[in-house]
Amino acid sequence: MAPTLALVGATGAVGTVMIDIINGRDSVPWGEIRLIASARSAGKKITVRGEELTVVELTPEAFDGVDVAMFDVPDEVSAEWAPVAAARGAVAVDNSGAFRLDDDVPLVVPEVNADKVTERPKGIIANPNCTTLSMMAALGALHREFQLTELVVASYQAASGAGQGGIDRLHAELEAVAGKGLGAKAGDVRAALEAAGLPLADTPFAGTPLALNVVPSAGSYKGDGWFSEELKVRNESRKILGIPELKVSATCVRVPVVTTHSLAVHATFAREVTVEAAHKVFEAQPSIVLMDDPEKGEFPSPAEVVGADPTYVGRVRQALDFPNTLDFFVCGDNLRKGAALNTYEIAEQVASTLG
Ligand code: 11C
Repeated sequence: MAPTLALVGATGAVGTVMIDIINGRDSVPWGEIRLIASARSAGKKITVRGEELTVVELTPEAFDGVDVAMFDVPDEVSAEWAPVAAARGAVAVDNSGAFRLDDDVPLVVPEVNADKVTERPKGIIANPNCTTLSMMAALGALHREFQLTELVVASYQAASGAGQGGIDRLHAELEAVAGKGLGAKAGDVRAALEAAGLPLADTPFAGTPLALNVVPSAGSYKGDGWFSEELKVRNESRKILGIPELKVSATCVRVPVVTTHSLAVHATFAREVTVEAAHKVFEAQPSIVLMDDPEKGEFPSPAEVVGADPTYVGRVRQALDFPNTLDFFVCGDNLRKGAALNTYEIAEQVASTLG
């Protein structure tokens, strides 16, 4: 019998993209698809692959008969409910941070470590943070060929990483500052936002304007100068790539982009690497689009690639002063490959292993 798929958090920003992805597939391996959400959203009707489905409330019984349950809910909800789904016989594929570093939970990017989906003693598989994910297809492919040893990255993260509230805030700020000639005097953007009824105390971006600005603070502050997104990049990259000793340093920055995270990557390898060899590796990876002709203005940028599934790679160059080191720029839609798509790809991978 075809397996049953559940989607927990079906009405959220990423859940909506997941449904979009399921609707866009030529074929799916699922028999039943069940939509699950909080009591507030239960009863809502959503059309999935031509069939109108009613969202059911998150209860233990909602997982009865489910083979694979994708979760896109806050960490604390996943921490409570993914084990409930697993106890009822489902494989939980979780897009929260609740289980990513648990030794008994694989952290999977199918292009890099698809084989790990069967190693799931807790019945839970984790999906990485969107910032880490946005560069993993590229790094995984390079690592297989040249053996990654050191990674220094700077991120340029979109507002939608902070959810629908982040998108709404950025749009409201842009509207409030547009056409006013602001940005040449310290504090003028902040004053314009306050005057427009957008107090900085309410922003999800660390009390700092995002319009006409960049904000070097992503996630929550974790001490010793580090923010959570920077530590996730380090810890998750090590786990996904299977290099526990990988040297990683990240600086994560929020930029006034709606959706699609970008990263400037400085990657050092044990083996000799050239731009030509790296191009070949990227061209051979179906989930990567290489856009790398800077002389002709060909490079990826978030506004040009948003809504697409692949990781876009460009500006590949040999670091002038660092041997065996490449610098390059990647863009990936943080709601698609960075969240919904990778989670769904894991779910399909699990379906292919079910007897
Ligand atoms: C951001 N990367 O851009 C975050 C959002 O650990 O899944 C995703 C947080 C996570 O703010």
